[in-house]
Amino acid sequence: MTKPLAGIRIIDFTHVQAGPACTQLLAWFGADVIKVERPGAGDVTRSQLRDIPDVDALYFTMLNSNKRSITLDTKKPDGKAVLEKLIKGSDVLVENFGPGALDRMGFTWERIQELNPKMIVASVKGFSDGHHYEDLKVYENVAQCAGGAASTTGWWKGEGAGPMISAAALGDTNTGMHLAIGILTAIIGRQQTGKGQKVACSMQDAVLNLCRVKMRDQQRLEKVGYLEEYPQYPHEMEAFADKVTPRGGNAGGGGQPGWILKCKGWETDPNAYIYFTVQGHAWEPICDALGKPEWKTDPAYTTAKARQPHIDEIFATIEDFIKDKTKFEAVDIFRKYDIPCAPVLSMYELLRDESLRKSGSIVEVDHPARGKYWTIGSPIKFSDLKPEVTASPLLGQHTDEILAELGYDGDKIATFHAVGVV
Ligand code: CAO
Repeated sequence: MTKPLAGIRIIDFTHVQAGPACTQLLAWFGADVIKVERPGAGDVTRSQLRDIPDVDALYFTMLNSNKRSITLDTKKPDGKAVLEKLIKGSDVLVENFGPGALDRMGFTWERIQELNPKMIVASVKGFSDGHHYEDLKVYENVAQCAGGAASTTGWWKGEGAGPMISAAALGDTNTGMHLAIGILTAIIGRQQTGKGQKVACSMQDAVLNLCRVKMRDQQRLEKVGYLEEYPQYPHEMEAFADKVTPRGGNAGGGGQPGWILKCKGWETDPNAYIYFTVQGHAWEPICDALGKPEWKTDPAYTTAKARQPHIDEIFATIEDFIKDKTKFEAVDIFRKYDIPCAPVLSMYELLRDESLRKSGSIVEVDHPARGKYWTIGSPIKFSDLKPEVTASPLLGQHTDEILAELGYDGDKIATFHAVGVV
């Protein structure tokens, strides 16, 4: 089966997570992704948080599958010449260096266009071009703070109150996914114009794009003075006094209140919980499931607004109902009533989840140095493409092969090795 992106050659000048996640996705779908790394060192994640001495860390292997690796010192003249050849024969260059690094290397947008007018240059930066913070270097949590996620996540009172970082890579992988959409759009655009273009995605913008409902809430709050679906309403109206969207703990982001509820064993198991959503039109089934038929007709409970002052009591009733049931038993009961809910799943459980393994969302890969390991496969499923995840490349594994493809002979390749260009 020909993969849809076969024939697209990508220079993968990325490191850490945001850029590699983007190019890995494109490699799964068939692009020839050539990872360009500094000789001797490579992507810093190769050696970060290692679980096996001297073997590429999972941090690297889980973000760089299906790629080829060439080592190249792009600050040396010969290295620059090799990169120029690569640029002439490629479709896309993806990079996520600190601001200005590519220009300092001599590969400005103008220079790249001279070399290959069809080239698409895709970048991740912390902030967008022209932003008053454009010079800042940025990692995941910095982006979560700058993009609105941290100020709207977490607890608004009590111990642990304050801005909170999500474990999900909203700044890194999320930005990489946005960039992948930008690259594919530019490829389609090039089919119409014959020209490449610059594609940029800032981590702040990518986080903000996921905080759309919080920006919605900010504007509602400024207009109405309170947010009726937040846990603070109506008991703690002072939380809305400064007209700044407050943190909502585990509340749902839409018009359906929800919360994380304790199940059997929560005292000792940190993940013995379910998320339960009080979906408006599932109210009657919820009453049936809980054995509370009287709530179906009591005007204090029949609408979402009427229920909000009783929401703590409703959640307490559900918790009482599930206190002798495991999270899986609780979900098995509620699913019969079509109630949106799920168990809180730990990484231990997800790694062993048979459904995820069957669908290819969790896959086992054989690596030449580390042996077998598990990684997360494509979250996007197709009817005519089954992305196959292969091992990440060893540092410089394909250097000679790629140099030969570019037309260098054995002697020249040996010289490059001898003088440390590769
Ligand atoms: N040969 C020679 N030099 C190379 C090279 C190669 N193959 N590959 C990279 N380099 C050089 C670059 O030219 C640059 O040198 P100068 O700064 O002297 O011009 C340097 O290596 C890389 O610099 P950097 O700023 O990218 O690296 P850093 O470790 O200081 O910062 C990071 C890391 C992530 C903070 C920064 O790259 C950044 O802000 N990136 C943009 C945002 C981003 O993607 N962040 C998310 C990372 S995932 O958490």
